[in-house]
Amino acid sequence: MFYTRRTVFVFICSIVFLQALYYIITLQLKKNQTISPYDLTSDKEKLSVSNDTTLIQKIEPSFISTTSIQTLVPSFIKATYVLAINLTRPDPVVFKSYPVCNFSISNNDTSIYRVTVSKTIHPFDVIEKHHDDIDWGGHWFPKTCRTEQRLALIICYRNREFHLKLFLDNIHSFLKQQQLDYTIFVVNQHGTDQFNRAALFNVGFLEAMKLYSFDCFIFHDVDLIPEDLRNVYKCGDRPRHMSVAVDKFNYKLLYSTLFGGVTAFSLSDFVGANGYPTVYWGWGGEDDDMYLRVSRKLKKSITRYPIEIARYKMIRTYNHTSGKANPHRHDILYSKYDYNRDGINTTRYNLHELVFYKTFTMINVTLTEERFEQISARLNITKRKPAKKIKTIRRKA
Ligand code: NGS
Repeated sequence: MFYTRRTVFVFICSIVFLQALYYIITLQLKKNQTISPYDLTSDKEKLSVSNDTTLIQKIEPSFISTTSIQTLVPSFIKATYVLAINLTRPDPVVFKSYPVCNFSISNNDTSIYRVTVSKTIHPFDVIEKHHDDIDWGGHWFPKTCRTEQRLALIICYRNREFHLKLFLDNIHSFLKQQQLDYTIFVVNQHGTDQFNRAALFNVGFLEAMKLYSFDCFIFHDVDLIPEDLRNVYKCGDRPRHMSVAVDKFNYKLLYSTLFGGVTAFSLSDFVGANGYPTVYWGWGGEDDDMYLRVSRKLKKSITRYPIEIARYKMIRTYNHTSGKANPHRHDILYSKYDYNRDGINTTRYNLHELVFYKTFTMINVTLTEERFEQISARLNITKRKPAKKIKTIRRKA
């Protein structure tokens, strides 16, 4: 009897031990998964494969949870998620016969296009109820017409849950009204290294391309909410600066080459510019660098919708302060470094989680800050003589 009990006890202990070991090993493997640099040629090949519409299929979520689990950082309380899914695509056979979606701007009474921005912060479960017609991962497409583009809306993020909730609640209604096939990606920078807005955009691009054959990318600050439906979230043959008129700046463009806030790129333009730079740690400069990439590398000029259309409300409350200004931003920006040496081809990150929440896909990553000495050696940058007067704008919270 005693021996039988002891055997059962030893048996249970070994199972618990083995399970714990398995859990620790899988967690470690996941943490150490380093993404290799992006190879433009091979990815172009991959793109043509993923464009094959015969691959389209729908896979049901394997696991649904209504509570947060410890390994998810940040944990979005009351947000439901699945850990594995293929983004549902419109059925190519059925949709071929549908008319092209055409969100037309015909009415002379422009006031009908003005959006009423909701300013109430709801818990995630309520936001999900507001948008119960979207697919996992924050994906939606019109069901009665055929879209010509597949939009990945990519948000850089760290610790701004109030802003995210307001943004999501508003943007889903906005994009649905424009009849777009879209998916929302939130790229969270885990850890305490300086925030790198531009590198997070590249991460969003790289991870999005693994999931769906996107051909239009909109890179978005989480605190900007569009106010006019005529500001259509589509990509054209030139990169577009979308956030021209922001309420905080009295709906005026701050300076003519401003390219921050919200930008739109076709797949070929984004790849042609080698994406965003990865060398701007902290506040400032990365958007100006992207502007220079468009003109110098892509040899294009940017485009903008008219100022009365490209209007945004900036969410300013909830104690957010922008990160520390990058003291090296001017040195990098004006160095005329070779854009082939930095961009999507040098974007490195540790991917912790890819989580398909109901209203967005979260890509949780750690970026490792590169010291300015390393950056300047890698990009062959020599320090500039201090300029007499540099006009920059420093945004307050
Ligand atoms: C410029 C910054 C940009 C920034 C813009 C507007 O001075 O990165 O101000 O900032 N360029 C440099 O610092 C080189 S805002 O007021 O919107 O935060 O986007």
